[in-house]
Amino acid sequence: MALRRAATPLLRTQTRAASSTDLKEVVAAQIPGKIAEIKEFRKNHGGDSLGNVTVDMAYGGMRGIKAMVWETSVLDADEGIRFRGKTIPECQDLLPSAIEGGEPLPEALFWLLVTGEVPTAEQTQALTNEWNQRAGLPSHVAEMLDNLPKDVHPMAQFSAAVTLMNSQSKFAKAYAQGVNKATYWEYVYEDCMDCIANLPSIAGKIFNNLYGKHGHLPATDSGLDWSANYCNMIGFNDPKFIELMRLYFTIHTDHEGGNVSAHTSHLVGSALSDPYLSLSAALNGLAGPLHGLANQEVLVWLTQLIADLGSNEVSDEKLRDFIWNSLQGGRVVPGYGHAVLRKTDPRYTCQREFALKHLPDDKLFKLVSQLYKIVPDILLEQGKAKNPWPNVDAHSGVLLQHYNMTQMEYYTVLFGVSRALGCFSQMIWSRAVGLPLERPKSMSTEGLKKFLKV
Ligand code: AMX
Repeated sequence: MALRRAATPLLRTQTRAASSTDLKEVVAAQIPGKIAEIKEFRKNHGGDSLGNVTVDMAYGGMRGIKAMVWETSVLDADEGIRFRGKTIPECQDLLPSAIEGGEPLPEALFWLLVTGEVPTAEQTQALTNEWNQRAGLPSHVAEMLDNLPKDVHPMAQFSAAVTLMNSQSKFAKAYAQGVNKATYWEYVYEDCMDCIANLPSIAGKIFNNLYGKHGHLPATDSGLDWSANYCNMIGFNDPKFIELMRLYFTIHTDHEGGNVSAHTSHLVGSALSDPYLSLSAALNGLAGPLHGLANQEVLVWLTQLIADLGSNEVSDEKLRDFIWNSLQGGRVVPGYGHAVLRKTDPRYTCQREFALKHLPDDKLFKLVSQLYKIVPDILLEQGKAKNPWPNVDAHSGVLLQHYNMTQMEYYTVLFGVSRALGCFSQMIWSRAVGLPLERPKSMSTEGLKKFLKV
């Protein structure tokens, strides 16, 4: 029966595309079905309510308002992230890796995010090859980075470089030429792929310019995967560090659509700003201390803690005092709490497992583990944070420190390299199904009172 149905032209294309190693061909085959699904769903349920918006939600940062569509991942408050329905441990099991039993390749996760399908090893390799072929940093971007003063924060450098890449935008050119709306996604796809291909070079150049032993940037090596290329560019060739980067670039990709960076890319992209401009806006949001910059903040905080207490081996009592002092000084404990999660972040857990496997005796890791036992009780006792458990950022820095990437102000760049994959996988779909300009209604306090007849 299924075979008989596969004889229609659309299904024939879909069947051929499913085994294709060309990501664009696979997405192209999926798009008509998705457009039809959304059309049908809206026709039958367009008037159904998704829930009430309260005054507290409007003042409280729009928490929990179901008001945007994001296909690539969903965040459950207790369980954590699922990428196209798959948890992090499932992705670690199912996605192709560079070494036997190793960490998943971010290429494979990108394929999963875009298509909803677990790629084969051949499809993953094809994506690696394609990104390597597309790599080639425009000279004006390299020169701009070379000429920036050393005190410009790495995230500002990163965002500026991605903005400048917009000179290469195939979408912007196609739009200016007046191409048909139905084809927007194809140009956006091209830009996303070109941009991803260049992220190791941009991040590598920023690192080498600021801290590198060699000023130059090694060229993309066609024999290396995306993460290994990045590591090679910055001269970090320990195979365990390369595995760590594969894991890092996989788990930071996507966290559904409402977080600051993903939502920003979605909002800016909805104005049909090209993918470079949309991503650089997202990076500026990621650079905030309550969001991605928290991975830098955690290390700054730990460094201060060690300096103040004189050692990284301290009693629980002294740690408690330090944490209470932090809180009483009106500061947050970086790396703890979350706007959605209500349990330990599985991105924290998988990094902890990496540490238990590869660096169980690392002193900073032991301190981070000790804090895991102490901080949640203190936050609960303080009674403010809705989630006392650690998030992804509480753990990433300690792993980087172990492998001698000690430059904490650079850490959010790594988060941004990974987050691009999540933002872009949704952006391709947003243009493919023609999501419109985002324009929620805002109200003044006076308007709210009048509306509620207060
Ligand atoms: N330490 C101290 N206080 C905290 C806290 C923490 N880790 N987390 C939350 N709180 C406080 C809030 O500041 C807020 O205080 P207020 O009433 O005086 O304004 C109160 O608890 C209620 O906040 P919430 O509803 O639990 O959290 P939120 O949704 O407003 O904010 C987050 C979420 C992540 C910004 C917050 O938990 C926080 O500031 N954490 C520390 C910074 C951090 O780790 N950020 C990274 C998050 C993950 C990511 O995006 N990369």
